[in-house]
Amino acid sequence: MAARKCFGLHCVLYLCALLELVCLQESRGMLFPRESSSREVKELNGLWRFRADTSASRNEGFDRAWYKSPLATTGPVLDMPVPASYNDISQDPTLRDFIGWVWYEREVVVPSRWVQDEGTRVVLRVGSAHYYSMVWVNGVQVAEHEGGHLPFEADIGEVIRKDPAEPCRITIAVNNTLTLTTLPPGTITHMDDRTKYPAGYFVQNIYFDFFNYAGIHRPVLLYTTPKIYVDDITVSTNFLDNTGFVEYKVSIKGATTANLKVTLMDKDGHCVATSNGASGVLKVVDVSLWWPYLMHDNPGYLYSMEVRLSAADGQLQFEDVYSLPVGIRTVNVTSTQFLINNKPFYFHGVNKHEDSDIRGKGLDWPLIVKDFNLIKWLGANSFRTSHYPYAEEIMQMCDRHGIVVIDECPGVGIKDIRSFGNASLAHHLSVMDELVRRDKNHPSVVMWSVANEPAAEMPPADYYFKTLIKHTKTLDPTRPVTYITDSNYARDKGAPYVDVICVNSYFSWYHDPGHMEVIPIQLNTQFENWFGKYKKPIIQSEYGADAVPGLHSDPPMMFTEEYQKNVLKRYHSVFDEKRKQYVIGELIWNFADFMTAQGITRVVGNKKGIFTRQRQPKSAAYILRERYWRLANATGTLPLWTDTPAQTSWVTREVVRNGFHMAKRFNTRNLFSGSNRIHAEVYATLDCLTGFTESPGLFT
Ligand code: GCB
Repeated sequence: MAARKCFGLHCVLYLCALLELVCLQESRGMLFPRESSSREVKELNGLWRFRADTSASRNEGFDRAWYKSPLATTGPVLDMPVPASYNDISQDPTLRDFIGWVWYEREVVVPSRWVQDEGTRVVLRVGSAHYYSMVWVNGVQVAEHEGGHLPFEADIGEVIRKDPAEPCRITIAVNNTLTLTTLPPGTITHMDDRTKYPAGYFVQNIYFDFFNYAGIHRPVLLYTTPKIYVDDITVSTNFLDNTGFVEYKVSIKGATTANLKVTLMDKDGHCVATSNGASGVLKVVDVSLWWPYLMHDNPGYLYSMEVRLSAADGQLQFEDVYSLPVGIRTVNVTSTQFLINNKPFYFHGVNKHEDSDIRGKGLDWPLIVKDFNLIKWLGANSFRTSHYPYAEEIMQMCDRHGIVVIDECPGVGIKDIRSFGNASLAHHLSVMDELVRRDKNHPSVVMWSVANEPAAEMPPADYYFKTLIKHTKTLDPTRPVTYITDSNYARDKGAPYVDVICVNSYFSWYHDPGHMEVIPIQLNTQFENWFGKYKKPIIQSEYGADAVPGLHSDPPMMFTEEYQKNVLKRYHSVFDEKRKQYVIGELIWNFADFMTAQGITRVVGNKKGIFTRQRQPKSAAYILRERYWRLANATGTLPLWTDTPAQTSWVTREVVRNGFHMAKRFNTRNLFSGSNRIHAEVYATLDCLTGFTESPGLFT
């Protein structure tokens, strides 16, 4: 099929030229739109008009310039919710599996003061659309963006001011065609055998295991800023003893100079530090650090950094105010540990997808909140954004709840050697630019993942990952970088460049199916091999088994809940050995069942979730819940005791033995009035990962 844009930017240029281009491009910020005294936000979510271009060329929309007049005047239209994938909204299988351009349109009433005031910028922002997008306002093209999962925006003030009486008509065309140079990559195969396929028949081949949902997946909105405005803010944080440091850099647009006042406020709104100027360091005495969930009594502590700009343009005065949540924390990696605030952090978490019934990958608040409740119920402290960046709204929840994130770009399914070429690499570098630009200030993000299971044994993988990882570290020197591998440890070409080895394996599933007894030996070998060669800490970044909910067998058989549970348990006993040495985390595949392409190994999607797609627990969820709460108590540095879900009633007692604080909260289930004998389990030391020691005795 012919996508009008051939994504031709990437066709012929050599890498060095492109690298230069990337660096020379005017850098722009991508601050999350927030209301303030100088900024307004207008959400454009709801029903849009919609049409898929089903013409044989898939190009009718451009040939007939559908963007020039209201969409309903050029053909039939459907109601389409935004944000949502369009695939599962209708009863039409051709729309579910559609490849090519789809067209969205709606009219917006723009407040007249926005239009009249030339000193106001009006910005149109699309949270994400999959995959290639073109945007028009009143028939004038204002934006073009390649890639899903990341935001893009356009200043539309000039267009809407041309004819203030005209309603503002926004048209967005989105094409989900994947090529060898897109991320993720894909190919189109045309079936020309007329004895088997109708004329014009083609299919899209993908090399990843989730449904290629498409459409406008995240909120579309208009927001305003003054003409002279805060364009970007970068913070990095540190602390020494009780003093925190927030190093900041503010970039402004619309003027070369402006006065800046930067104020850091604590949770109660009290000012704790101030500064002037476009860059500086804010010093916070008696700092409250940002801690992960289950590692501290008060996880996810956020300060608010208010940047107040004032500037003049001739007679006109401009003031802009932007408030950024800031968590003060550090991240470091040693050869055997992952340190947050200098304390060992053990990832006990999940891999997720943005995926649900009907909405596909569309942002949905009830789902987001439900998922966070489940994550906390589970006792998970982290997740990986497999296999693409998640909505900014989700990242903000992670900051607030202390859920640690490995932030992955859409580099999934890089399997074909042609996807290691210069055009692919150049695009991958600019996707990392966009991702780091968007997520750099989230304290929850502790590591970047540049890819999932690429063909890392192919010769070009060496240069590709060396360049990509170096580039990412240049963009953000404060966070480690990894990619997720399923390659052979001795032949993996990118592993030398990562900070943490993240390895996926499915022993007794894709290999030796049905033979769970091989797990301990194979997993042990896996860890020893990787650590032996690289001397870097290791995360088991995926493991698991499909379970069709309600399917049972004893002895366990594949696809039953018993089999899934048993696979998990066998992995866990090896993790418990190795986490005393260099294994720093375990992320189950997957949090919930999710939709995939149809195929003979998928029964209406991937069933490796410990929750169903409707977020109901399978038996494995309880195994994991029990384990994660135990791990939280064993590996979280503070508090010494945290509520396990089954125990609801507690009494606080300081127990000091040999000068050490040994426990502070006890389950009161078996307490009586008067004197009690309390049996205390004691957490071993703050900096080891050995878990519980045996109870040292009885206390009265
Ligand atoms: C993997 C992939 C993931 C798949 C999973 C599976 O290794 O990273 O995207 O869904 O295996 O279930 O096969």
